[in-house]
Amino acid sequence: MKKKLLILLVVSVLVSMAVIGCAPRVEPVEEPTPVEPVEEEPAPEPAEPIEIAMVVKNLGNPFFEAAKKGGEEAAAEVGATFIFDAPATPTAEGQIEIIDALIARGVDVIAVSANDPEALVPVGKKAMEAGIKMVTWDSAIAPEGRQIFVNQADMEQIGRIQVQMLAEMIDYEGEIAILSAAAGMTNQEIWIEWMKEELKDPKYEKMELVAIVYGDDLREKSYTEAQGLFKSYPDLKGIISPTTVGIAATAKALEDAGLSGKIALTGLGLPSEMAEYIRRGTCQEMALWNPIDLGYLSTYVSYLMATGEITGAVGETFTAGKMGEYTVVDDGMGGTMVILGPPFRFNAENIDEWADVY
Ligand code: RAM
Repeated sequence: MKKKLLILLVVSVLVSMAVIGCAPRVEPVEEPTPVEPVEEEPAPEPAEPIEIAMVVKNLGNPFFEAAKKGGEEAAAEVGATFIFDAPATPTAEGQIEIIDALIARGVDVIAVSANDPEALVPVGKKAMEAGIKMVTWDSAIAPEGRQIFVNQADMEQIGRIQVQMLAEMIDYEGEIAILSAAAGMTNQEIWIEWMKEELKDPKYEKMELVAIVYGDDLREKSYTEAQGLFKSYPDLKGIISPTTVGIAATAKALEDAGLSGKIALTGLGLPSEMAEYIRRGTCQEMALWNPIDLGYLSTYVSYLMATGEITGAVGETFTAGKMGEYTVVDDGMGGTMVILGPPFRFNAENIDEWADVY
């Protein structure tokens, strides 16, 4: 019996071994080879947009509001960020404070219409040392404090044309006065020098410049200064106001005093602000350029300076978007500039076309 049991055991062991041996072989699962992480090119950081800061003489001046419009348009076209700022009143100190803050912020380029050419030089230098491009436009910072000037029109022509317009209105005879912006503002000071040059021509010998007063590009002050002129110079025949704020305030003062037509008025005015006075004959003729275009060109130049496409050197040429081709020229002050174009004369014949534009 013991023997039978043993045989049984051996057989069952052999059977089980055979069964195991015939069982389908299970392939060992291959360990997956670890996938080497693919070295991917890091996605390029989206380029920070160029930051352009436009700093103007003071807030609340419609001339600069128009320039801002052009600046915003150009910045949008090139994909830049546009900052617009100014002090409440037109002082160099106020502008220095703003420019200092822009340097700290690290903008790429600052475009300034200066309240004083010299006072802004140190802060302009500071900006350039920090790698910020310095552009000046409308009213220039002295050349040491900036890299390029966007000039609205030939300075000499702007000065001379205003004397020529007034002389025609008063038949080349009588006392005249100038009601300017703030003393020391680059653009008005240079234009006034050219007015004086023009007046040296013998054809103006019967015209006498009796006063230059300053309304600081503030409406109230300009109005009061105009009244002061009427009082101090009862024989006054004409006033030149080479500022959009000054000419509009003087026109109002003339009408309020019942002097429209008695004292002639010319200068540089915004068609939108002066249309009514031109239609009524208080101002027969005035000149200006397009401030929207000036803001556009200044912003475009600022962008090209910031990207390094231009450096501000004489002879460089570039395309400023919709405004076309420009060339950098000598500014005659020791720096370089780009000129927008000639000034335009506005009178009763053409004012309606422009009154709604700027
Ligand atoms: C005023 C400002 C500006 C000047 C114009 C003509 O708005 O003084 O700088 O260009 O007038």
